[in-house]
Amino acid sequence: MTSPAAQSQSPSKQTAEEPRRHVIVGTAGHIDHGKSALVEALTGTHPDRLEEEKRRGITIDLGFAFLDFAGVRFGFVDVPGHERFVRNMLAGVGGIDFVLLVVAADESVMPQTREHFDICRLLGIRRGVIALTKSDLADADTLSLARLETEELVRGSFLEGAPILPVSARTGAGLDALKQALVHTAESCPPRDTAGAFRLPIDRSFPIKGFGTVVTGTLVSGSLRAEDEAEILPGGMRVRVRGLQSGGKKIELARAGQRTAVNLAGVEHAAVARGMTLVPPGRFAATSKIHARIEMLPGARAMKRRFRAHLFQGSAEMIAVVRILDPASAGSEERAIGPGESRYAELRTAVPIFVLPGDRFVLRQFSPVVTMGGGVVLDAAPTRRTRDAAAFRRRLETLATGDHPAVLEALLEDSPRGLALAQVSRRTGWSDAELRAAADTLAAAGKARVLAATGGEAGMIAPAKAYAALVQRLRADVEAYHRDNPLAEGISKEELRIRLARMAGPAMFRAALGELAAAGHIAISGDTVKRAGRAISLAPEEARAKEQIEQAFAQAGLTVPSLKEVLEKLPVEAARAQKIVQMLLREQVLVRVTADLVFHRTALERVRQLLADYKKQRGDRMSVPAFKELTGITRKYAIPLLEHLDRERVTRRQGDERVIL
Ligand SMILES: Nc1nc2c(ncn2[C@@H]2O[C@H](COP(=O)(O)OP(=O)(O)O)[C@@H](O)[C@H]2O)c(=O)[nH]1
Ligand SMILES: [Mg+2]
Repeated sequence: MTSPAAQSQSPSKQTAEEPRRHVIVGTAGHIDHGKSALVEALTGTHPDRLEEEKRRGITIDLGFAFLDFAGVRFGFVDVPGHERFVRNMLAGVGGIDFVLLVVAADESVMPQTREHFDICRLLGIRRGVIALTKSDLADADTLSLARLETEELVRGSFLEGAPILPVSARTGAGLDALKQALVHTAESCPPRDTAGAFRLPIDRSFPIKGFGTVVTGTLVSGSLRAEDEAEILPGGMRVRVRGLQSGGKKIELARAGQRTAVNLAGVEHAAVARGMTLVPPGRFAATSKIHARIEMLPGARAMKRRFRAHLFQGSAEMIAVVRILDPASAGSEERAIGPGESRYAELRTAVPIFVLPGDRFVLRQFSPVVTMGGGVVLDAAPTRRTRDAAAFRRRLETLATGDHPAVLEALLEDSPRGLALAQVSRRTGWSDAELRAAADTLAAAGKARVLAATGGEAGMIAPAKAYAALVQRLRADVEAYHRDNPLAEGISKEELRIRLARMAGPAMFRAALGELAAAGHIAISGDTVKRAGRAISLAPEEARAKEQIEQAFAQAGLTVPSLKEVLEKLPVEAARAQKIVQMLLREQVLVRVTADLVFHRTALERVRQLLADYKKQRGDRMSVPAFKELTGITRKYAIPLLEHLDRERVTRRQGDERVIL
């Protein structure tokens, strides 16, 4: 495919061999400080690709360019510096490995230098290189002043101690040293997680004639192959990956950390927008409610308990209502969070967004539209709030700072009825291996029971105490049922499940049931649960009643008495008599044809025999009168009996006649 992506992502100096590593570098800095010119000087590609950008000479949207150098493929995301386009800057800087902070030597630190730098800090970017551009326009004094002010800006931050290199895009001075510093920084970046689920925040979507929809973005985790199935969140549209490109070249496999253009089948380009995310199908869900730790910039103004803000995460931007969960002091509505402060907060978004715990975001205020702070997602699917404020706070603290087992334990505390493992991975974004490790740690510590996936059942995890209580209650309930219903075989699974619904979700219930059966404590036949090895023992008068019922039906043959008649003559009361009839039906001594038409097994065997003989002598067709004559039963019984035989596939109705099968 040839695409705008291909045009803007190529051509760079191409090396014959595959790069050892891929990194994404984002530019940051004030407008006109030479970001785009520097990217062009490094890569040979001018990143401004829009007509309007070329005409006005400013960057409006994200631009992309590539450099292969010393075994590293650098993908540059060039961002606009103008304050009106900070939202586009935010969309681009989300997935980067490190920042190239650009400060013009002749102008030094300016407002968007600060704002972009703040945004990088809030997004948790850990590394970077600083370029003092336009060095050809600055004398030594001006240059050293710019250096001092830049050092001052980054003091105490992730950029403290980062190389500060004078360069000129015009003369090429300092570019070699800058490239060396870029390689050095690239080598120090930890590798991305390519094993987990893939995640591609979409920054562009456009159509290509003959190919359909193409979306681009930085693959932030996992890997993606041609023909993979995928889902677009929010919305849940299912799509298929038709083809992949990176840096203008067709690739079979995209790995985390690569700029990626994805040709999608199954979706119109207009249905996909910046801010959506491409993920594996059925694995994740979007949310509109997030629990987070937020942090305000030192220059921000104090905010109330509840305020509206623009939320930026990945390539997404939306309005969110922020509610501070632990205000500075109780009742302090006016100043719930002040400049430089950090609080727990609940964010409700105007439209659904896909985020996972650990994701960083930025908050900008409404007017003036400036960056006020940011934060990190702790829970993307918060369940009910506990009334116990201290416990709630502890839980948020654990989510913010705990290791995986601690986080899983906190999630379980909210879920005494058990949690499907799929649910945990949806909420945490952990890989299957990470999830299993955390679950095993809790199990080994006796804190949780992990119920492995079996057959059609998904695996699940339950708090150990709650699970033990459930198993105990389950056995007790089966016992109690036997005590109260001595003549019944056992309790129905469904009834048992409903009785225990407050203690267990369906999966946890089935797991406990399966485990008790495997341990030989209970026996399950069909829908019925009983104590293992239990046989029904009848009192003498019950045994006599059972005899009597059976005899009555055996003797009656096809001219069966009504059930009521039989039961009235028995030495036990009606309720017990009913149960004895149930037993005979279960044992298949009696066979129920309609609600109150019951035949003895031998009578029905005789009917089958008569029909077989008839077929041999007279052929396989028979009328209802002939059936009555053959069996000697009345019309009242003949029709239900024939219908029963139809169901049993002894006969088949054909018009007014029956075919004997
Ligand atoms: N003299 C000189 N001019 C530069 C240099 N880098 C960029 N410029 C000029 O500064 C202006 C703004 O550059 P641009 O890359 O668009 O800045 P951006 O807004 O940060 O992307 C353009 O006219 C460039 O030609 C440099 O190193 N030296
Ligand atoms: Mg620019």
